[in-house]
Amino acid sequence: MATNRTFTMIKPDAVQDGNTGNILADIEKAGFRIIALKKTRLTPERAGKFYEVHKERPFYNDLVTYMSSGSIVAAILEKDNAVAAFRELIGATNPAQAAEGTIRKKYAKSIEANAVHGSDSDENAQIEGDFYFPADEQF
Ligand code: RTP
Ligand code: MG
Repeated sequence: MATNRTFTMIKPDAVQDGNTGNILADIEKAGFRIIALKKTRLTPERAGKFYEVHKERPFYNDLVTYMSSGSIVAAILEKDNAVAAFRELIGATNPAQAAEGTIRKKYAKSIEANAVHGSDSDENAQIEGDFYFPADEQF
């Protein structure tokens, strides 16, 4: 069953480039409501924990280094069918393959520095949102 929430991070490349506001505007224009929002920075240990599901993948160590290299902006978002709708809004992992008008097409630099994260399932959206936000910070 689809829930109505997903979780996103604006990644270090996009925050560094000054695209936080543009990306949040695109997200709200697409009909998502912001349920929780914070700017923070992951330690390598916390980035490693967040991406634990990928620890056997060849890109895991680079990803952890990259995601702890600068500030990120974390958010919980709400919309009907949020997980799938948000992945459509952000586009393919590799910006070279992302559709015109998607957030990754507009703001990503590479398959790694690809501007935003989007949860891949309702279950992971819940886990990832709770990783950053206690219940009394989710509205
Ligand atoms: P995300 O989790 O960030 O929303 O991205 P995704 O589902 O589209 O991609 P996923 O397979 O979950 O990979 C997580 C992140 O790892 C980096 N990556 N690097 N060098 C590479 O080949 C490679 N492949 C993936 C990207 O930052 C990707 O978003
Ligand atoms: Mg993923």
